[in-house]
Amino acid sequence: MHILDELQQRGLIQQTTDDEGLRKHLEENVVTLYCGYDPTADSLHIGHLMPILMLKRFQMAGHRPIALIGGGTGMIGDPSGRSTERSLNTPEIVQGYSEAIKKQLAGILNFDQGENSAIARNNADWLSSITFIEFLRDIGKHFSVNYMLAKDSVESRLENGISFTEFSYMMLQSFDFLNLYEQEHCTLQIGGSDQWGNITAGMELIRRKRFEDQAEEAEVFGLTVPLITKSDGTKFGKTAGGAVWLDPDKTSPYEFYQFWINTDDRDVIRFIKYFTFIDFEEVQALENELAEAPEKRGPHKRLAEEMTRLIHGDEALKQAQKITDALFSGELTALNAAEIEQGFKDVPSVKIDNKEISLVDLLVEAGISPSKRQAREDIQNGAVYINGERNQEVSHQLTEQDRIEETFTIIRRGKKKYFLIRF
Ligand code: 629
Repeated sequence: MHILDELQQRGLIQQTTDDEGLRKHLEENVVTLYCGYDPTADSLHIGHLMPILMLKRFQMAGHRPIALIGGGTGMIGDPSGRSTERSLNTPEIVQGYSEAIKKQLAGILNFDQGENSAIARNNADWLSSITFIEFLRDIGKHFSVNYMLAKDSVESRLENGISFTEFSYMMLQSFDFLNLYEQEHCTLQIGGSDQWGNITAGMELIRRKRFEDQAEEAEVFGLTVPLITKSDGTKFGKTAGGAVWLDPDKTSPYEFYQFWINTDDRDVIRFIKYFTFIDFEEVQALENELAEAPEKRGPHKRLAEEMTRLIHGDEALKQAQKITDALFSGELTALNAAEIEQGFKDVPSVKIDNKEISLVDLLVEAGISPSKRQAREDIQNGAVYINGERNQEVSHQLTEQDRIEETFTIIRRGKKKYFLIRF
């Protein structure tokens, strides 16, 4: 099956600059393609995932992906899709972010696959050395301000203002496409639909430069992936705790797993098509499963499993599943301290200095029960659980046995209220 048909079938194509031309180009060549990532944080997040996986899909189809780190453009700031000016980061910060992002990309793409190994480039390599005079003469001369003003990213900002810095961004990204075209024979740039203006500007620059050099007509293409929408109208990729990061220190594998497993029934099949490599027949089987037994949440589990394995690996997936099961069944003794830390990140946590504390005092001191009298009542009524096990002993003294790896005790009051006690 043609890669474009496969992508189409999965709903992954928003727009291309020339469907027929690109189809033929992909049939006849090992195509070098690229997608850029600006280092605006110390980690990528799941909003970046679709175009990264898109590079991987092209690679699996025999083409050659370039992951471009925006070490230069990250110093400037893309106005695309944003309503306000960005604040500038220091060069040191941008560099630190670049390195972190490069590592993440390297974990997902295959950099050791012969002819179509993925490559990583950094646009600081050419953007930081070109002089202003050179840039204005060689690149700026090919851009009409009128054309630039008409681009969405600029046009939408005219009312509230845009700095010359951000206004110029599209020229830098265009210069990248030109450089990658000349150095790597890169002929396709992909990105989210917010990148359409920058991608087409780059194609235009390449055509003009080639025309100027009187070389034969350059064949370059652009392709965008759709913006991900959710059926409930909220923004994809955000949780109450903020963005869903790929860095396990920022979003633990358990939280990552939970994010996917909580996908709305109405979205789950679409997300499986977008984000996984599960083939179409199997996707159809999952679709039937959802229709027949939605309460089993088979497709949700499958999506969470595939994504967690892809980003965090098998071990982390197993751990996330273990934590999920333990929290569901209430059997917490199976968990070690690290797992507790992940699973109970969002529950109230209280630090207690005194290790020799009675259960009643603990309940009061941790603010779980409002008074000693209430604490005793709660215990007697069977509403209090230590590490998942009910404890109805009013005179219970906490001992080492009540602490997991000497550090945590989990108290549950009632059906679902959890508290993490740290010693
Ligand atoms: C230099 C920089 C280039 C080509 C691209 C770029 C980055 C681009 C951008 N992209 C977004 C980012 O970096 O800002 N100007 O966060 C982001 N991208 C992935 C997708 C995107 C886009 O990394 O294209 O649409 C998100 O899905 O917003 O030569």
